[in-house]
Amino acid sequence: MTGRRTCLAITILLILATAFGAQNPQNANYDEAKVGSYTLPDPLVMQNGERVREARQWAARRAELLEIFASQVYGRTPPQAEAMRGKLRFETSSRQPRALEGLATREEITVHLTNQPDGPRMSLLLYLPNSRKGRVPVFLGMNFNGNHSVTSEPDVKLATGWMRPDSAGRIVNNRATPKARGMEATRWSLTRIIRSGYGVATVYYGDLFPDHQQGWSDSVIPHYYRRGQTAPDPAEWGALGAWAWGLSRALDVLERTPGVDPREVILLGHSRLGKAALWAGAQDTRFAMVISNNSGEGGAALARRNFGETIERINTAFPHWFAANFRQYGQRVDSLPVDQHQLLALIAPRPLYLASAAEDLWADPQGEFLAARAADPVYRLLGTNGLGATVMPGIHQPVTTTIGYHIRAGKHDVTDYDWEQFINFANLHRRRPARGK
Ligand code: GTR
Repeated sequence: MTGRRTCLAITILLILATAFGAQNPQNANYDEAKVGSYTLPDPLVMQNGERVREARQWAARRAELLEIFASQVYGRTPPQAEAMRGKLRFETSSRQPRALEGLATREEITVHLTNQPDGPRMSLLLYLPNSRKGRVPVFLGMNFNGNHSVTSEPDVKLATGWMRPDSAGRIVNNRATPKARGMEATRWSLTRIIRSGYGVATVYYGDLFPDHQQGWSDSVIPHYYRRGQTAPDPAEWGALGAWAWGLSRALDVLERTPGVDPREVILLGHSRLGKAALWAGAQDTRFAMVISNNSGEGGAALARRNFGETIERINTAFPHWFAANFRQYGQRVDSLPVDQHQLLALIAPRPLYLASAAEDLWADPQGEFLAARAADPVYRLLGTNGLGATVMPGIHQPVTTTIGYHIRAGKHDVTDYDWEQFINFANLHRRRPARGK
């Protein structure tokens, strides 16, 4: 009887969750027939109407697009923060030469995020393959639950900052407990990466901006206010801008770390961190390649395509992510002067890989593929082979041209299948093939 009642209660909860749950608010559209028509802004037409016909004209158009994404979408990084490029102090806080059963050398590096001795810090966790000779390419991405969550190795420091709660009791009062070790490990195929001859580096995103609406005061943002400033201007950065800035600061550190090839740092991110990776890769051309996994709205998916998450919903649920200016487009997406294919184009001609998941309709896989298609003309203008598919490929049929793409079966996640494709794509597109073991 009790069992049946529990069962009924769960069923009702599931129905309610489906109807009103996080992934289906405000009647999100999941019907292709109801997407409607839209016109994308042309990445190869300047604001003044002039067409970009030659590769040498791209720099001017690129600057225009960057400025629009900065002022209208993600927010500008203040010049005081930009000026920290290559200047932040860092020190190695732990070193384990026999990590991952002897496959890798692991370091934890403390990076000071301001000039102040008692200012905020981020911890960069780095694994380099012990089989390496010389400098190796490195995958860099942020994690959701602290560096201790990407591995179950017990000697990685437990992150102490604010964490989003989890349903399994591994995070208590917004703080990680030892049970949180390895909770995100399936999303980081460390052994596969290392065995393929790559290093891997990660940072906890909450070190830059704790991911909640009141996270501002504990983020890096107030540390870079102008004198007398008390809040970001409407065209200034929010959490995504801070995460992207943190990725560039991690690259500064990797540039000065022996064993890392700084010309071969491959940026990646999942979901909101995929949005941050795309924005970081668009701004900072030192990143050799960019990989977006299930980044969806505000990431790789076209905003004008009415499918899954919308600008309005993302700004309501996460008002701290984007520039305040972005909110004005919730009700009038067509007046947004850019769309996400132009963000992808800002990464050109560097290799770019997008990964979608078939059950992740909230992120609009089709909208991600179409954004890649619409970025293709820029990639071709710049002399690459662009995206080698005109229609959405089938499940598990990766496209590996300069813009790469796959859709895999399953849910919103990063899986070993995804990593297999990322490594394959990196092998195909890096300057020198990695020496795996
Ligand atoms: C969702 C959000 C998405 C995506 C995702 C995630 O709630 O609506 O845009 O960022 O979170 O980061 O897992």
